[in-house]
Amino acid sequence: MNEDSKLQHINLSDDEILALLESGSQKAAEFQQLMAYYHCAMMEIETKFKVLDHAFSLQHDRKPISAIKTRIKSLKSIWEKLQRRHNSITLHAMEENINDVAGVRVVCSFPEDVYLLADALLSQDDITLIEKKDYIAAPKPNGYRSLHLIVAVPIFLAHEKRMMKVEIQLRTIAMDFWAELEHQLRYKKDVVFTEEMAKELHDCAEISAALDHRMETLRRTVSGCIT
Ligand code: 0O2
Repeated sequence: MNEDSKLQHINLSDDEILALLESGSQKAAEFQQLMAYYHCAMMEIETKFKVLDHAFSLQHDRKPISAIKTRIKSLKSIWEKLQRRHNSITLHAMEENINDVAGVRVVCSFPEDVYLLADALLSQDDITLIEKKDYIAAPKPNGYRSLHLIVAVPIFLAHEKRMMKVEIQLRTIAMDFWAELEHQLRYKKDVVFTEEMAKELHDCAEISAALDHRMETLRRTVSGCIT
């Protein structure tokens, strides 16, 4: 098996893939380059949100963003997702089918800030909306809430412009708190997740949504703009 065909093999461990990446094969170089492009796109989006946060704070004397988290999907997760979806294991298939290789999570102060920031980003003329899932308006059955956007953003390289996809998750501090803990609990090894546990988690999500609502109301009262 030559280096390139080994890279296409589905059961490679991260170490094996890494070894191939370091071997200087053509595919490995292409993969590294593509990952660098995703990284650039992720930075572009992160910067756009930082600018929006700053501009908003100048105008309204408060920051709508509490934190921004970024991540590039691990090689193992990309491989697993391609396998799950029965996609071919190629860079082309990854670019076409995996929308969350680059991910930006924007943790907002209040629910209104989620939509304000999403609208502000989407109104920028270099951003193309590919997909929108509003799990705040329609939460997942387990109680998960967030606004998900898949966008394409241009990155400007030495001699070309490339459109790259980025997944953006916008949520409040309360939604983030719930999602982080739910993720930790769900992926605990050797624990069978019972219906009662799922119900308890769902109840916690409802409580955090109610908290968001109360804080939002309080914010409006404080700023004297109840509509
Ligand atoms: P990771 O490690 O966070 O990236 P798709 O991504 O489009 O193939 P799907 O399920 O249609 O698959 O996408 P969706 O619903 O937009 O959700 C994708 C991401 O949202 C997940 O990424 C999680 O980050 C987050 N998410 C969705 N549902 C839940 C949930 O119930 N709980 C928590 N904690 N997070 C959730 P990944 O790929 O699972 O993982």
